[in-house]
Order: sequence, then C-alpha cells, then structure tokens
Amino acid sequence: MLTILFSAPDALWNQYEEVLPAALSAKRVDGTLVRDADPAAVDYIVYAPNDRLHDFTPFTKARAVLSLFAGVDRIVGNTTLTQPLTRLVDPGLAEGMVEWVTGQVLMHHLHLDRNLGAAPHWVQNAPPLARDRRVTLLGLGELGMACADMLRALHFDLRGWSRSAKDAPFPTSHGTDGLKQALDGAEIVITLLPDTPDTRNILNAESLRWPARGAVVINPGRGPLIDDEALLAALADGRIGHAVLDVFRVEPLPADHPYWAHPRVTVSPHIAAVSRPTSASLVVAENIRRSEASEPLLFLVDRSRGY
Ligand code: NDP
Ligand code: OXD
Repeated sequence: MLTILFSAPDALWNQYEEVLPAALSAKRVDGTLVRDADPAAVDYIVYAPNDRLHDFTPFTKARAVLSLFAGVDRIVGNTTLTQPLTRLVDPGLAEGMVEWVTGQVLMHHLHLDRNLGAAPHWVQNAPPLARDRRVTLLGLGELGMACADMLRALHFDLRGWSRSAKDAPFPTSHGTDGLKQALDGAEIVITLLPDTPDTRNILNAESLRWPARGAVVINPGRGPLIDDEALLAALADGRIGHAVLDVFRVEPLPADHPYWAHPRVTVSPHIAAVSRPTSASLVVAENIRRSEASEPLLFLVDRSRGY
C-alpha cells in the first residue's frame, strides 16, 4: 500500500479528500492519501504551495512530487527537491482559462461595460468585428493554445509568442527577438507565460510601448511578468488603456496597492482558472500509476527551463 502525502492548504484538502482516493481506485492504485506521515515512509507527494513543506530532504523514498498547480514557480527552484516534479495539465483548468480569457477579451472588444448604469446618452459607436481586432497571446503552451483556439474560432486577428518556434495556424514569433513583432500594434495582450527568470518583467517600460495606443493588457499568467511601476506609468499616459490582472507579486494584493483604486485596472483574485478536483485527481492518479508501472511520467517539469 502506497503512502501518498497531500501537502496543500486545508481548503484544497476539503476538495480532494474524497475525489483523489476515488481517482486512485479508478486507476487501480493501491494507496492511502494522508495529510501527515513519517517523511521516510512517503511514496508520493501531491503538492500545492503551502506554509508547511519547504524541505524535501527527509522524503528519501518519495518517487515524485505531483503539483496540483499548472505553474510551479513556487517550487521549481527548491534545491532540496531532487525527485521528479510534474505539473498540472488538466482539461478542467484549460476550459476554465478559455472561458475567463474569452470573457475578458469580449468585454473589452465590445466595450460591454460602456453603458452600465449610464445616464441617457445615445452614441452609436459600434465596435469593429473581431477579425479587425489584433489580439496577441504571450505564451503558447497548454493554456495559451487552448485560448488561441477559441479566439481564432471567434475570428480575432491573432498573434502569438513563445520560447521555441511554433507551427501554428496564425502568425507567431519566438524568443527575445520575436517579442516586438508579436506586440507591435496589439490592441489586446494576454500573458499566459510561466514566471521564470527569462519572463520576469517581460512587460516593462520598453515593451509596453509596442502595443497599439490604449491597448488592454490581460494577465492571468503570474504577477512578476509585469513591471508594475511601468504599467502604472503606461496607464497614466494612456499608452495602455486598461489592465485586467488576476495575479500579483504579492497575493492577496495588499489593500493599499494602487491597482485596487485605479479606475482602469480590474483586479481579479487569482481565479482565472482553478484546478478542477475531479479531472485533476485523475491526472495525479494516472501519474502515480505510471510511476509504479515504470512508465514515463506525464507533464514533467524541465528544471533547467523553470517550467
Ligand atoms: P505551459 O508550460 O504549457 O506553456 C508556457 C508557455 O510559455 C509556452 O508556450 C512557452 O514556450 C512559453 N514561454 C516560457 N518561457 C518563455 C520565454 N522565456 N519566452 C517566450 N515564451 C516562453 O504552461 P501553461 O500554458 O499550462 O500555463 C501557463 C501559466 O499560466 C502557468 O505557468 C501559470 O503561471 C499560469 N496559470 C494561471 C492560472 C490562474 O488562475 N491565474 C491558472 C493556471 C495557470 P514554449 O512553447 O516554447 O515552451
Ligand atoms: C496554477 C494556478 O498555476 O492556479 O494552476 O495559478
């Protein structure tokens, strides 16, 4: 019988304590899910960022650490972690992200909030069709590509940027040299990148000049992707028209942060996409099954890339 340690905040335990054991049974994995155990007896660690587990050294028998998050920035640089680390690629997570991103894009494309609670004011200012709206996706991974599929289905004039070259059905560029090309003239910019040393402050005083004047920035990726001072300056002089921010350097966003009161910033409390316990548990259980069967793990994190 395997010992599977669930190392995550209490709120997640409440969501997973029944569905994860059910998924293990469905995958015919003989294991017990526990909240606490002698580290030397633990076979697998199911992990989400928490205040208890920082040192993986005592987990001498653990064969893998399975993240319940897609983004592993809080754990990937932990030098005590020597076991293979997998991240979450979950259809439920991707579906949620597609809905959130598409909702935000349509909101700003169509100016759906323009007449909310407005006084009598009849101005017929129809938006362009989506095909005439340039949208740029920074990050063309699991979530970026899922969003790209939906935005393309709506006919947005899409551009994309990633680390490596992509063969995509829309124009893409890659690497540091390709960033300007991707952002040039963008009216809506979506950041779905991981937080790594290479992506930190990717939207900064220089790159925030490249989109179209008044562009909307939508960040469901990670807070450090944006240089906050540069964004506030770009909002102040109108180069950026609005920012929709779901993630921040410090979470929860401190009450005195200028973003809260800014009339052209939408603060969202890191809910763009959440791991869905039923589908996420099947992914975790499948990886434990694979490990026990000496099959390759799915969604292994590349430590050298940081994602
Ligand atoms: P993936 O690893 O599948 O994709 C990451 C993408 O970023 C890839 O296209 C990758 O390029 C690109 N990338 C990484 N580094 C660079 C770089 N230096 N330059 C250019 N492109 C780069 O991740 P996911 O799509 O699954 O998730 C993306 C992020 O979304 C997560 O890391 C997490 O931070 C965030 N997230 C936020 C959630 C929320 O609720 N707000 C929920 C879930 C995730 P390449 O394809 O060449 O490798
Ligand atoms: C994730 C997240 O990375 O929810 O999965 O942010």
